[in-house]
Amino acid sequence: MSTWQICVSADLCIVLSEFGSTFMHVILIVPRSDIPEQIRADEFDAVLPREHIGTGYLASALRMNGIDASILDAEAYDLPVASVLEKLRFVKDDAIIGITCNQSQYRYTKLMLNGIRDIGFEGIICIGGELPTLAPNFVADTLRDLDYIFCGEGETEFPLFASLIHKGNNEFRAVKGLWYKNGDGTLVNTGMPVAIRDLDKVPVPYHYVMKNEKDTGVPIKTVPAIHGSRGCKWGSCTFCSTAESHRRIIGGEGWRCRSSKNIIDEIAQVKEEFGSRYFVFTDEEIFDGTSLGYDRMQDLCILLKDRKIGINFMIGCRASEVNQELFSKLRSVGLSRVLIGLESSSQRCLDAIKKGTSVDDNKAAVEIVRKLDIELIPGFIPFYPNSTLEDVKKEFHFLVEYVGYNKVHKYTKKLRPDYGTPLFKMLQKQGRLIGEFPFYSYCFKDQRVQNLYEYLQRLILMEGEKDPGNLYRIVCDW
Ligand code: B12
Ligand code: SF4
Repeated sequence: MSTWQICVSADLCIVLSEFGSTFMHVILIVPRSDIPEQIRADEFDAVLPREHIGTGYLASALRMNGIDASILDAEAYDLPVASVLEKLRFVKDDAIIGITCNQSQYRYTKLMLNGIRDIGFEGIICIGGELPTLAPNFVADTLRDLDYIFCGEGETEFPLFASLIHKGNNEFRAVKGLWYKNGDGTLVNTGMPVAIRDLDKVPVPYHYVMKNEKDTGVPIKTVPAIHGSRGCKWGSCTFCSTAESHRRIIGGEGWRCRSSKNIIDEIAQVKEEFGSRYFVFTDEEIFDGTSLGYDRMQDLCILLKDRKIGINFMIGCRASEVNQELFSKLRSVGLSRVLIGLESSSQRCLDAIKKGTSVDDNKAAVEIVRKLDIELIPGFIPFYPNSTLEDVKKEFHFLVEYVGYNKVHKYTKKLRPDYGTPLFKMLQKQGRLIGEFPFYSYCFKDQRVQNLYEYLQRLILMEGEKDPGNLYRIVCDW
């Protein structure tokens, strides 16, 4: 296995390995997401991973199966479509292009697809990820020049597909999760793949941005993402696209986790190879509300201590899962930041979005992390479709005065109706959805909130307002 290479060269030209003529090549593309610069800059002031870990997982799985893979990440390297197309000019037609796509990457993906055939690439183009998993028909109808659409997890099915292509075998029935057009143009669907039960058996993801930084000799700035579980046991929040796509992957609610040992092995390996001292857990929800998730984190504390792995790390969880005893153990082994899905300071709102937590849970969680001196990143949405002006003022009051968090991007944070979610369906039913896929929106019920929101957006996005204190005063005085 040691001869397999996955590489991204210094200038990000794709370097296909020297085995080019013998083996199948897959070029994995991470499209850039479509988020206004101002919001992006502010939202990412917390140190967050730049690697697309799902693509890192696919690269490792392909590699384990003897398939050569390269990653072209337009998000991490901020590449416009033209640069990606320029790099793809050199890809041979016997390669497979595999694009990952969530809703925020849709417009970029569409633009890119419009150009790939124009630059002369005649090989196979596939797409997978959250959006195809949620809406394969929509993807098939609206994105041109795609040959295959993948739903669900790709680690088992994509390598199988690539090997069949390599062998010249076009019988894809055994490849699950696949949608494609057959000879007469009808759409064939091979059914969802079985969700991977034992996540410890999945090869650890390829940390390609860090590898690239190391290889090119630049100081490694990238923060490694550790994905310790998949899915969310609650899965009920009406706005959550991850919960919707995961429901399709696993066929209902469910949460699967890697063992603490498996996670710690990856952390130790990454730390040794790249010298990383700060890690971000990107699990949808790190706990599952039962002793399984709780004990796993206790074990993690023990292993971190026993193996003397000196790191700091960040996790994310629901407010109801923040527990003094466990969090103080986590703090003692390096937990320095926690993202808590507080969402709102109003019980009416929490109930409306089916969060399943209470305002008291939120307050208790804030108190615990404050006491333990852990930095809190609040998952918090001040603008809801049915918020009154009084509600919005209360939300900001709670966020700024109680939580002590005041960042510019929060002033344009409104509950986002992602395609396919219960929130999306509800607003659609009420005839309130406006805009185009994937950026649907709605007007607030309370015209005063609408006016305030539009004013703040103009100020931040067009006039470049950077002072959150000023924005807070505007909200209070509105
Ligand atoms: C880590 C993370 C990040 C990281 C890293 C980027 C990344 N996408 O990995 C950072 C911090 C950079 C980030 C940024 C953003 N993120 Co983010 N992020 C996540 C998070 C927490 C985990 C994603 C993950 O690692 N999943 C685990 C892996 C294993 O799954 P996966 O990527 O889906 O890949 C698997 C399958 O889908 C499939 N697959 C995927 N691609 C392909 C391709 C092919 C060809 C095949 C065959 C299969 C296949 O196989 C993979 C392995 O099983 C998710 C929430 C969540 N927990 O899912 C949000 C999430 C993906 N992010 C989201 C958003 C909105 C953003 C931002 C736009 C935020 C912002 N305001 O700027 C940016 C956009 C960046 C981008 N281009 O994705 C949303 C997407 C919403 C949507 N419906 O579009 C999510 C779902 C969170 C949410 N519910 O709001 N994010
Ligand atoms: S708890 Fe988090 S991951 Fe679970 S459904 Fe709600 S928002 Fe989604």
